[in-house]
Amino acid sequence: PQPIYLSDYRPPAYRVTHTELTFDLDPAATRVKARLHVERHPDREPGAPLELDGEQLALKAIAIDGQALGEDEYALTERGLRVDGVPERFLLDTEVEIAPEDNTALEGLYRSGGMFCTQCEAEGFRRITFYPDRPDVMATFSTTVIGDAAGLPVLLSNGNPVERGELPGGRHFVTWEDPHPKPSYLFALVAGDLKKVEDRFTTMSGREVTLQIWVEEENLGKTDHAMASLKRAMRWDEETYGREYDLDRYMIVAVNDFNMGAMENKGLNLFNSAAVLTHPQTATDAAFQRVEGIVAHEYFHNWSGNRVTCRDWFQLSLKEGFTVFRDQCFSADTNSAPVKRIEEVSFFRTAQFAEDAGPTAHPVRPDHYIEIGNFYTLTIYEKGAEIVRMLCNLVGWEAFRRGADRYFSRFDGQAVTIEDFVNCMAEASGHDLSQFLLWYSQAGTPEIDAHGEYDYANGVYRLVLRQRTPATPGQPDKLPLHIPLRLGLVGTKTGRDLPMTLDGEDLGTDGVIHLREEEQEFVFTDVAEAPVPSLARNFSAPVKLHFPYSREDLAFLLAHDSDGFNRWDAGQRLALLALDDLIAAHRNGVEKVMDPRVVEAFRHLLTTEADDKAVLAEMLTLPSEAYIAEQQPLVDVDAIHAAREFVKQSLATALRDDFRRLYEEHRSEAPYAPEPEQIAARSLKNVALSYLVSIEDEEGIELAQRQFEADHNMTDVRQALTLLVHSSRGDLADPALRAFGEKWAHDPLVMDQWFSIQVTRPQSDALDRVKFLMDHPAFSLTNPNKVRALIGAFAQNRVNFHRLDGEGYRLLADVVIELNRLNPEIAARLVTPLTRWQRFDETRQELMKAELERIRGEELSPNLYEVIEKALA
Ligand code: DPP
Ligand code: ZN
Repeated sequence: PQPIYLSDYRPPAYRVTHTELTFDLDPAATRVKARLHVERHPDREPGAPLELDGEQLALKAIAIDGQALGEDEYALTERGLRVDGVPERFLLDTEVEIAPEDNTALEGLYRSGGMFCTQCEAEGFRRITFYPDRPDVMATFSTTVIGDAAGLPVLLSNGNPVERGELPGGRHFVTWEDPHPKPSYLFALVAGDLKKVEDRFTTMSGREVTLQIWVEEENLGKTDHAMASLKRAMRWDEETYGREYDLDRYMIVAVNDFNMGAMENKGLNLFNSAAVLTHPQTATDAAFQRVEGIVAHEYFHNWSGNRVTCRDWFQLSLKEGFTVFRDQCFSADTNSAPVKRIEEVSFFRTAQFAEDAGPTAHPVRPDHYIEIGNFYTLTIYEKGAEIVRMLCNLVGWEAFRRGADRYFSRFDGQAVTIEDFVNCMAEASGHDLSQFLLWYSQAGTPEIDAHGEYDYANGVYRLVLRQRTPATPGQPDKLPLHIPLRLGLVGTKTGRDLPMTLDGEDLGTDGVIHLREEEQEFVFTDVAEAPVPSLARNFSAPVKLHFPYSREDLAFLLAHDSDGFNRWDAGQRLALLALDDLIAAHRNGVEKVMDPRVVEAFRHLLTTEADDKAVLAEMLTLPSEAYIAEQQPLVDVDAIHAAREFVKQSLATALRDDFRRLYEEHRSEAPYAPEPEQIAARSLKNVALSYLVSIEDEEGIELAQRQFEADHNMTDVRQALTLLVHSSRGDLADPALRAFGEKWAHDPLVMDQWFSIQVTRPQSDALDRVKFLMDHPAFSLTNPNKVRALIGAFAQNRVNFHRLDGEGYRLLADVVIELNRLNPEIAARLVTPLTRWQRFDETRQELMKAELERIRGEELSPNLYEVIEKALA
């Protein structure tokens, strides 16, 4: 497979202004007729051949302006169809046959259970019909869907239904019209025996919109939260960005077999059922919040993605980074904002930092790719969102909003680039953003080494910052970035933020400094007392910041920082320092001793009235093993696990009564609601429970058992079951596990959780459980959710996946090899943990590389080929 380069971009030779499709649905042989209204692109020379993308299509007929083409008048290539000597403007008719039931890749038209559905982003439409399948070709669509009236009573596509009727042979049809020009990746079709839940929304200009969520009958009781979230998101986008919805109906369909989380097809979103269905008995608080975020994300795409789309797939972050930023702000507005930020950042620093430091590191705007499906990454999405967030902070919200207005109105109905977006922000704010643009082209996580000094005699604080971005594949040398850092100087006497004056300018008590050079000194004057700096508040830039904080400094910030995020971060840094010592002790075989300063800091947290309980729950949570691993030069999975368990048990032993009290204080019999206050209470209670169970005395175990049996809601049940199953008293958990598995055998989303809980246990039988569960009737390799819940979750089980006998790696590679044939996109994602081999000791490196080599020996899909070649480069 050959890479595609951004620098080779050219506008399409021909564009399509209107597309008429007719689907005659059949699982084995669906017929797709397409009539394309084609015209030469004004910027391209006349006489170019017409080249259409098409894969796995059996061509049955082709005509131009009603004249059938003979076999010598067109050419079928590996990638599609080519016709020479076409007119300037013409009608192209084709008919193809496809087999949805054989489509296990879940791209294009496929079957999920008894229904037909589509996934076209990024390049799935070419598996439906011959087409210029690229985002800069935008057409209005008219789609007729024909299906069996009994088996497929519901026939949906984008836009509005304009005609329906009966056909001979028990068949029926519906015709849909989408008046908004759109690229093919936003096309969608759904047919099945579905039921709907309906609601209404009145837009700010008074238009009535019908909202529908379509599900299989048994899921009718699980749509309330998604519907409420949708309405909140619609209102939020009106109030925050002045954007309203533009069709008469907005449909969401829940699909069980889905590669991604969800898809923003115009007027007809398709959702992985895990990203839309919730019920207090089946979904955790985290799942409720995820659903809210994804529903909002897909809705926000209607403007940032659909009305204004990407010129080419190198610009993917144009729509994804901006839309993630939008959904993050929405979630922050509807929940505890600092907790949202803490969750985002701890995930980001664990997973995106790892990606940016590994062999598949790429810029937020890549300059080449082999398979675009491999670029739906944390870098494009989450780092892209961090860049937009920096932009917003740089220019200020008002200018950012003006820039967004400019962007939406200037480019409405167009396919544009990242520069177009950034230029709108520059114009609206008057800022020079040219250095800032480097964030889009340089891969790797910038690191800042900072140190500071307080001059008592003159009341001056000098802060020196030095930045460097490590080399990444294909990018050995990096330029200095423009990094905005929000900071405060916290006075050590008063515990308050001190007023800051920088170069005579008043920065207030919480301000932004701009690092643009490789090294820069910032001199703050009139600093009344010795400060501890609180740097990169609220994670103001996606960087690794090193400052030589003492443990006393960190304990001080943990108690006094006015920035909730940095208070939490100080606690994490403090715990990490203690963990470092313990990891070293474990490796050297010396006795582990708990740092009393950490115990005291936790005691302080537990005994002081918290202003935000949700933040407190985060503060009481130790950094994950994956995050600790990210901080180590070389990952020692066993030492990390042992050190973290030791800290947890030491805290539990020392502070048992406090945890016990916390647990009791936050128990509640109130009916479940996914509301911030309740969620915060449950988090606190469940964090406390995890400490109490960690020492495995009768009391803790019994509390967990009672919580499981009380069966109040899934958040509590899942936590209790997980703690029991993950304890070394796992035998106690077996009856609970069995009862749970039987009770929920009919519910695939709950069974996913049942799988994950078992295969993430630290005990050494985890791998055998995976093998055993792969034969469970509820498991299926063709369902991405199941693969993620069982195999993906096991690969996160650090001590067992990284077993020294290599069995964990072998199991993953076996599954990847099978999925390479069934579902290349999922295969290429699942293999990720093996690609991080450089981070481990030599023995494990060899074992991991051997499995990558074994995979390389297969006949690989382009997806897996690209990832494996990078991993072994
Ligand atoms: N465009 C889709 C999304 O991010 C891809 N899954 O919402
Ligand atoms: Zn998206």
